[in-house]
Amino acid sequence: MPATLYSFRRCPYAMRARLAISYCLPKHAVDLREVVLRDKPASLINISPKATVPVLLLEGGQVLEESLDIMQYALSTHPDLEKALLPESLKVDIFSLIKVNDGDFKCALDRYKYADRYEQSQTYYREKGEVFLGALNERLNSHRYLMGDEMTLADLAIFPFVRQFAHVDKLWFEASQYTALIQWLNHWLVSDLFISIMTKYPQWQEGDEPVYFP
Ligand SMILES: N[C@@H](CCC(=O)N[C@@H](CS)C(=O)NCC(=O)O)C(=O)O
Repeated sequence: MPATLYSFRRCPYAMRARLAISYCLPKHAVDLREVVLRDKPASLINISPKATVPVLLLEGGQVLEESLDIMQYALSTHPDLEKALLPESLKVDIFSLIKVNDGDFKCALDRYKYADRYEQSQTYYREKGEVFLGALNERLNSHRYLMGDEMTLADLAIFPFVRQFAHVDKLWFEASQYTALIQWLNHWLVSDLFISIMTKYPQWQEGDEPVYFP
């Protein structure tokens, strides 16, 4: 029996988990269950009461309920890729950049996206988010990827969130000063890897046939 991945196509945390799984695990390594957030399956809530996606249930019964844990698990199954994507010398930097993404940037992103639910203007929240965009752009001005000339876990973990930010106002993003960032994001959006993890699946129901992924 393969591992089970509870996922939601448009969630950036689930995207980063699917990216790592697709990159590192063999074909059909997981059974993907597409979740609708307002109608979460009981089997998900049973294994993970906080019931966020993604959640990976391993064959031995271990439950990984944080996207970064799932990414690291996927890497751990493939030592060569782990060495390349998460080199010891960059580990601290990689995780501290992801921490800013998941913290201040995600917070600004949610407010920028749904500004009408918050106190300040949309421009105010966009400017908050631009602090991170500017920092990423600066890195990408001198290197192809966030940590240097090779892709790392940081690229895979962060680009789904930049994509979401860009989608709030595509015209603004495309006309912005962050040219290196725009190029980097486009590189990911047209990649076979990204396209392969964005396949649409119907909502999973108890008793459905397995949906093998990748
Ligand atoms: N820290 C978690 C965050 C996951 C998360 O917040 N996912 C959102 C969807 S994008 C979710 O499941 N929210 C629960 C809900 O909306 O009920 C992770 O990295 O996996």
